[in-house]
Amino acid sequence: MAKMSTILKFTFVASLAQAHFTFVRLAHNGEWQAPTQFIRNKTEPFEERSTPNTNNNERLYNFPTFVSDYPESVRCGRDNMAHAANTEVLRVKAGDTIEIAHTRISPSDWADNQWYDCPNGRGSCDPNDPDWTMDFNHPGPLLAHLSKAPDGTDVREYDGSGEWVKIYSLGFDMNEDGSIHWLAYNYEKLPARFIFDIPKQTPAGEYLLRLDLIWPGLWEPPIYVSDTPQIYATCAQILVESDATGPLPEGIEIPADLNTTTPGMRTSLSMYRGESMDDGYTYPGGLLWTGEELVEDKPIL
Ligand SMILES: *[C@@H]1O[C@H](CO)[C@@H](O)[C@H](O)[C@H]1NC(C)=O
Ligand SMILES: *[C@@H]1O[C@H](CO)[C@@H](O)[C@H](O)[C@H]1NC(C)=O
Ligand SMILES: [Cu+2]
Repeated sequence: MAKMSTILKFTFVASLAQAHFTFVRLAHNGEWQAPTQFIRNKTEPFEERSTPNTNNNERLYNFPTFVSDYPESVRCGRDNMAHAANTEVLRVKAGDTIEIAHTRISPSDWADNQWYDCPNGRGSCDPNDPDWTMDFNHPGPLLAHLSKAPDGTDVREYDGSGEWVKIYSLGFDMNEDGSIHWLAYNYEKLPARFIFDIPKQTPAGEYLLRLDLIWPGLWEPPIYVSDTPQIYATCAQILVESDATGPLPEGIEIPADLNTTTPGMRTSLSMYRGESMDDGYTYPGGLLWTGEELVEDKPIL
Protein backbone atom coordinates (compact mmCIF):
# COMPACT_ATOMS: atom_id res chain seq x y z
CA MET A 1 0.00 0.00 0.00
CA ALA A 2 2.76 2.41 0.89
CA LYS A 3 4.27 1.88 -2.52
CA MET A 4 0.98 2.41 -4.28
CA SER A 5 0.28 5.67 -2.52
CA THR A 6 3.78 6.85 -3.37
CA ILE A 7 3.20 6.19 -7.05
CA LEU A 8 -0.12 8.01 -6.95
CA LYS A 9 1.37 11.01 -5.22
CA PHE A 10 4.14 11.29 -7.79
CA THR A 11 1.61 11.52 -10.59
CA PHE A 12 -0.92 13.87 -9.00
CA VAL A 13 -1.34 17.25 -10.60
CA ALA A 14 -1.46 19.80 -7.82
CA SER A 15 -3.95 22.65 -7.83
CA LEU A 16 -2.65 25.95 -9.16
CA ALA A 17 -2.89 27.65 -5.78
CA GLN A 18 -0.48 25.17 -4.22
CA ALA A 19 1.39 24.01 -7.29
CA HIS A 20 5.07 23.26 -6.81
CA PHE A 21 7.24 25.62 -4.72
CA THR A 22 9.86 28.39 -4.53
CA PHE A 23 12.62 29.12 -2.01
CA VAL A 24 11.81 32.59 -0.81
CA ARG A 25 13.32 33.24 2.57
CA LEU A 26 16.51 32.86 4.55
CA ALA A 27 17.64 33.06 8.14
CA HIS A 28 21.08 34.37 9.02
CA ASN A 29 22.55 32.90 12.23
CA GLY A 30 19.05 31.84 13.28
CA GLU A 31 17.27 35.12 12.49
CA TRP A 32 14.63 34.97 9.75
CA GLN A 33 14.71 37.80 7.22
CA ALA A 34 11.69 39.09 5.28
CA PRO A 35 10.57 36.94 2.33
CA THR A 36 12.47 37.95 -0.87
CA GLN A 37 14.43 40.61 1.06
CA PHE A 38 17.81 39.16 0.04
CA ILE A 39 16.49 36.73 -2.58
CA ARG A 40 15.88 37.83 -6.16
CA ASN A 41 12.18 37.74 -6.87
CA LYS A 42 10.59 36.16 -9.96
CA THR A 43 8.22 37.53 -12.54
CA GLU A 44 4.85 35.88 -13.07
CA PRO A 45 3.46 35.03 -15.50
CA PHE A 46 6.67 34.59 -17.47
CA GLU A 47 7.03 33.21 -20.96
CA GLU A 48 9.93 30.76 -21.31
CA ARG A 49 11.30 29.93 -24.74
CA SER A 50 9.79 26.85 -26.33
CA THR A 51 11.25 23.77 -24.70
CA PRO A 52 11.06 20.09 -25.59
CA ASN A 53 8.80 17.91 -23.41
CA THR A 54 6.94 20.84 -21.92
CA ASN A 55 3.57 21.81 -23.31
CA ASN A 56 3.22 25.07 -21.43
CA ASN A 57 5.88 27.77 -21.66
CA GLU A 58 3.94 30.25 -19.57
CA ARG A 59 5.03 29.81 -15.98
CA LEU A 60 3.65 31.07 -12.72
CA TYR A 61 5.61 31.87 -9.58
CA ASN A 62 5.98 28.39 -8.10
CA PHE A 63 6.21 26.50 -11.37
CA PRO A 64 9.25 24.40 -12.26
CA THR A 65 12.05 25.47 -14.57
CA PHE A 66 13.38 23.00 -17.15
CA VAL A 67 17.01 22.68 -18.17
CA SER A 68 16.23 23.95 -21.67
CA ASP A 69 14.55 27.15 -20.45
CA TYR A 70 16.44 30.46 -20.60
CA PRO A 71 19.89 30.00 -18.99
CA GLU A 72 19.11 32.84 -16.54
CA SER A 73 15.98 30.99 -15.40
CA VAL A 74 17.96 27.81 -14.75
CA ARG A 75 20.60 29.74 -12.82
CA CYS A 76 18.53 31.93 -10.54
CA GLY A 77 14.84 31.80 -11.45
CA ARG A 78 12.56 33.38 -14.03
CA ASP A 79 13.49 36.94 -14.96
CA ASN A 80 15.68 37.21 -11.86
CA MET A 81 17.96 39.87 -13.38
CA ALA A 82 14.96 42.23 -13.55
CA HIS A 83 14.75 42.01 -9.75
CA ALA A 84 18.46 41.95 -8.89
CA ALA A 85 18.97 45.70 -8.51
CA ASN A 86 16.00 45.95 -6.11
CA THR A 87 17.20 43.09 -3.91
CA GLU A 88 19.29 43.80 -0.85
CA VAL A 89 22.69 42.19 -0.25
CA LEU A 90 23.03 40.23 2.99
CA ARG A 91 26.30 40.78 4.83
CA VAL A 92 27.63 37.55 6.37
CA LYS A 93 30.90 36.25 7.79
CA ALA A 94 32.52 33.12 6.41
CA GLY A 95 31.39 30.38 8.81
CA ASP A 96 27.97 31.94 9.48
CA THR A 97 24.85 29.77 9.42
CA ILE A 98 22.08 30.03 6.85
CA GLU A 99 18.65 28.40 6.94
CA ILE A 100 16.32 28.51 3.97
CA ALA A 101 12.55 28.22 3.62
CA HIS A 102 10.20 27.62 0.71
CA THR A 103 6.53 28.20 0.02
CA ARG A 104 3.92 26.59 -2.20
CA ILE A 105 1.53 29.50 -1.79
CA SER A 106 1.13 32.03 -4.62
CA PRO A 107 2.36 35.58 -3.90
CA SER A 108 -1.21 36.91 -4.24
CA ASP A 109 -2.16 34.74 -1.24
CA TRP A 110 0.86 35.51 0.95
CA ALA A 111 -0.13 36.57 4.46
CA ASP A 112 1.90 37.33 7.57
CA ASN A 113 0.79 34.21 9.43
CA GLN A 114 2.52 31.91 6.94
CA TRP A 115 5.88 33.58 7.71
CA TYR A 116 5.74 34.98 11.21
CA ASP A 117 3.57 32.56 13.22
CA CYS A 118 5.09 29.26 12.19
CA PRO A 119 5.55 26.46 14.73
CA ASN A 120 9.03 25.63 16.06
CA GLY A 121 10.72 28.68 14.61
CA ARG A 122 10.36 27.59 11.02
CA GLY A 123 10.57 30.27 8.33
CA SER A 124 7.44 29.26 6.43
CA CYS A 125 4.32 27.22 7.03
CA ASP A 126 0.81 26.67 5.72
CA PRO A 127 -1.88 28.02 8.05
CA ASN A 128 -4.49 26.10 6.03
CA ASP A 129 -2.89 22.78 6.92
CA PRO A 130 -3.98 21.32 10.28
CA ASP A 131 -0.32 20.93 11.26
CA TRP A 132 0.83 24.18 9.60
CA THR A 133 3.15 22.06 7.46
CA MET A 134 4.72 23.62 4.36
CA ASP A 135 5.51 20.51 2.37
CA PHE A 136 7.09 19.64 -0.97
CA ASN A 137 5.22 17.92 -3.77
CA HIS A 138 8.33 16.37 -5.33
CA PRO A 139 11.18 14.18 -4.12
CA GLY A 140 14.73 15.14 -4.98
CA PRO A 141 17.96 16.57 -3.60
CA LEU A 142 18.10 20.05 -2.13
CA LEU A 143 21.24 21.93 -3.17
CA ALA A 144 23.05 25.16 -2.31
CA HIS A 145 25.82 26.63 -4.50
CA LEU A 146 27.97 29.75 -4.35
CA SER A 147 29.09 31.77 -7.36
CA LYS A 148 31.45 34.69 -6.86
CA ALA A 149 30.71 37.90 -8.72
CA PRO A 150 33.77 38.79 -10.85
CA ASP A 151 36.10 41.26 -9.10
CA GLY A 152 34.76 44.77 -9.52
CA THR A 153 31.24 43.56 -10.37
CA ASP A 154 28.37 44.37 -8.03
CA VAL A 155 26.51 41.14 -7.24
CA ARG A 156 23.30 42.99 -8.10
CA GLU A 157 24.58 43.06 -11.69
CA TYR A 158 25.96 39.53 -11.80
CA ASP A 159 24.05 36.99 -13.94
CA GLY A 160 25.63 33.81 -12.57
CA SER A 161 27.42 32.90 -15.79
CA GLY A 162 30.61 32.04 -13.85
CA GLU A 163 31.32 28.91 -11.83
CA TRP A 164 29.18 27.49 -9.05
CA VAL A 165 30.57 25.58 -6.08
CA LYS A 166 28.25 23.31 -4.14
CA ILE A 167 28.39 23.89 -0.39
CA TYR A 168 25.38 21.89 0.82
CA SER A 169 23.14 19.09 -0.27
CA LEU A 170 20.38 17.17 1.44
CA GLY A 171 19.39 13.98 -0.28
CA PHE A 172 17.95 10.74 0.99
CA ASP A 173 18.37 8.13 3.66
CA MET A 174 18.18 4.46 2.85
CA ASN A 175 15.48 2.44 4.58
CA GLU A 176 16.26 -1.05 5.90
CA ASP A 177 14.44 -2.64 2.96
CA GLY A 178 16.62 -0.74 0.46
CA SER A 179 13.95 1.83 -0.41
CA ILE A 180 14.89 5.48 -0.22
CA HIS A 181 13.53 8.34 1.87
CA TRP A 182 14.04 11.83 0.43
CA LEU A 183 14.50 14.10 3.44
CA ALA A 184 13.12 17.31 1.98
CA TYR A 185 10.12 15.64 0.36
CA ASN A 186 9.28 13.33 3.30
CA TYR A 187 6.16 12.04 1.53
CA GLU A 188 4.54 15.51 1.65
CA LYS A 189 4.83 15.61 5.42
CA LEU A 190 6.92 18.02 7.50
CA PRO A 191 10.23 18.47 5.64
CA ALA A 192 13.65 18.40 7.23
CA ARG A 193 15.12 21.81 8.05
CA PHE A 194 17.71 23.20 5.67
CA ILE A 195 20.53 24.59 7.74
CA PHE A 196 24.12 24.93 6.56
CA ASP A 197 27.22 27.09 6.98
CA ILE A 198 28.97 29.34 4.52
CA PRO A 199 32.36 27.57 4.66
CA LYS A 200 34.91 29.35 6.85
CA GLN A 201 37.37 29.07 3.95
CA THR A 202 35.17 31.11 1.58
CA PRO A 203 37.19 34.05 0.20
CA ALA A 204 35.84 37.54 0.87
CA GLY A 205 33.61 38.98 -1.82
CA GLU A 206 30.11 39.25 -3.24
CA TYR A 207 28.33 36.06 -4.16
CA LEU A 208 25.13 34.58 -5.46
CA LEU A 209 23.88 31.81 -3.18
CA ARG A 210 21.76 29.49 -5.29
CA LEU A 211 19.07 27.35 -3.69
CA ASP A 212 17.36 24.54 -5.53
CA LEU A 213 15.50 21.30 -5.22
CA ILE A 214 15.80 19.15 -8.32
CA TRP A 215 13.26 16.50 -9.21
CA PRO A 216 15.35 14.17 -11.37
CA GLY A 217 13.95 13.11 -14.72
CA LEU A 218 12.72 9.56 -15.14
CA TRP A 219 14.95 7.59 -17.46
CA GLU A 220 14.26 4.11 -18.69
CA PRO A 221 17.00 3.63 -21.28
CA PRO A 222 16.94 4.27 -24.12
CA ILE A 223 13.97 6.63 -23.77
CA TYR A 224 12.58 9.14 -21.38
CA VAL A 225 9.42 7.89 -19.70
CA SER A 226 8.46 11.20 -18.18
CA ASP A 227 9.32 14.86 -18.33
CA THR A 228 12.81 16.26 -18.14
CA PRO A 229 14.12 17.13 -14.67
CA GLN A 230 12.35 19.92 -12.80
CA ILE A 231 14.44 22.71 -11.30
CA TYR A 232 13.40 25.18 -8.59
CA ALA A 233 16.19 27.73 -8.49
CA THR A 234 16.39 31.01 -6.66
CA CYS A 235 19.41 33.09 -5.68
CA ALA A 236 20.25 35.17 -2.66
CA GLN A 237 22.74 38.02 -2.89
CA ILE A 238 25.38 37.93 -0.16
CA LEU A 239 28.55 39.78 0.80
CA VAL A 240 31.01 37.48 2.55
CA GLU A 241 33.49 38.97 4.98
CA SER A 242 36.39 36.62 5.44
CA ASP A 243 40.02 36.25 6.43
CA ALA A 244 40.42 33.21 4.20
CA THR A 245 43.39 33.41 1.91
CA GLY A 246 42.88 30.30 -0.21
CA PRO A 247 41.08 30.28 -3.55
CA LEU A 248 37.56 29.06 -4.20
CA PRO A 249 37.71 25.58 -5.74
CA GLU A 250 36.59 24.83 -9.26
CA GLY A 251 32.83 24.64 -9.76
CA ILE A 252 30.26 23.80 -12.40
CA GLU A 253 28.59 25.96 -15.02
CA ILE A 254 24.85 26.38 -15.16
CA PRO A 255 22.97 25.34 -17.24
CA ALA A 256 25.69 23.32 -19.06
CA ASP A 257 26.39 21.06 -16.06
CA LEU A 258 22.78 20.71 -14.91
CA ASN A 259 21.58 19.06 -18.07
CA THR A 260 19.41 16.01 -18.68
CA THR A 261 22.40 13.68 -18.90
CA THR A 262 24.73 15.13 -16.27
CA PRO A 263 25.16 13.01 -13.12
CA GLY A 264 22.19 12.89 -10.76
CA MET A 265 19.72 14.54 -13.13
CA ARG A 266 17.82 11.36 -14.01
CA THR A 267 16.90 8.10 -12.34
CA SER A 268 15.48 4.74 -13.23
CA LEU A 269 11.78 4.00 -12.77
CA SER A 270 12.56 2.02 -9.63
CA MET A 271 14.45 4.92 -8.07
CA TYR A 272 11.80 7.36 -9.24
CA ARG A 273 9.30 5.31 -7.29
CA GLY A 274 11.59 5.31 -4.27
CA GLU A 275 11.99 1.54 -4.32
CA SER A 276 15.77 1.46 -4.66
CA MET A 277 18.86 3.52 -5.45
CA ASP A 278 20.47 3.38 -8.87
CA ASP A 279 24.01 1.96 -8.79
CA GLY A 280 26.53 4.73 -8.21
CA TYR A 281 23.90 7.47 -7.93
CA THR A 282 25.47 10.88 -7.31
CA TYR A 283 23.56 14.01 -6.38
CA PRO A 284 23.49 16.59 -9.19
CA GLY A 285 25.37 19.90 -9.14
CA GLY A 286 28.97 18.69 -9.16
CA LEU A 287 31.39 18.01 -6.34
CA LEU A 288 30.65 19.14 -2.79
CA TRP A 289 33.05 21.59 -1.17
CA THR A 290 33.49 20.87 2.54
CA GLY A 291 35.66 23.96 2.93
CA GLU A 292 38.67 21.65 3.15
CA GLU A 293 38.24 19.63 -0.02
CA LEU A 294 35.99 18.76 -2.93
CA VAL A 295 34.28 15.40 -2.45
CA GLU A 296 31.95 13.27 -4.50
CA ASP A 297 28.42 14.04 -3.39
CA LYS A 298 27.02 10.56 -2.98
CA PRO A 299 24.28 9.31 -0.64
CA ILE A 300 25.60 8.14 2.72
CA LEU A 301 24.60 4.49 2.92
C1 LIG B 1 7.51 39.12 -6.13
O1 LIG B 1 6.93 38.73 -7.34
C2 LIG B 1 5.57 38.41 -7.25
C3 LIG B 1 5.13 37.80 -8.59
O2 LIG B 1 5.62 38.52 -9.68
C4 LIG B 1 4.78 39.65 -6.85
O3 LIG B 1 3.41 39.32 -6.74
C5 LIG B 1 5.32 40.13 -5.51
O4 LIG B 1 4.67 41.33 -5.15
C6 LIG B 1 6.82 40.37 -5.59
N1 LIG B 1 7.32 40.68 -4.27
C7 LIG B 1 8.11 41.71 -4.05
C8 LIG B 1 8.57 41.91 -2.64
O5 LIG B 1 8.46 42.47 -4.92
C1 LIG C 1 21.89 19.69 -22.87
O1 LIG C 1 21.89 18.43 -23.51
C2 LIG C 1 21.30 18.44 -24.80
C3 LIG C 1 21.23 17.02 -25.29
O2 LIG C 1 22.49 16.39 -25.18
C4 LIG C 1 22.10 19.35 -25.72
O3 LIG C 1 21.49 19.43 -27.00
C5 LIG C 1 22.13 20.75 -25.12
O4 LIG C 1 22.95 21.60 -25.87
C6 LIG C 1 22.65 20.72 -23.68
N1 LIG C 1 22.49 22.04 -23.09
C7 LIG C 1 23.48 22.69 -22.51
C8 LIG C 1 23.11 24.03 -21.94
O5 LIG C 1 24.61 22.28 -22.44
CU1 LIG D 1 6.43 20.04 -10.31
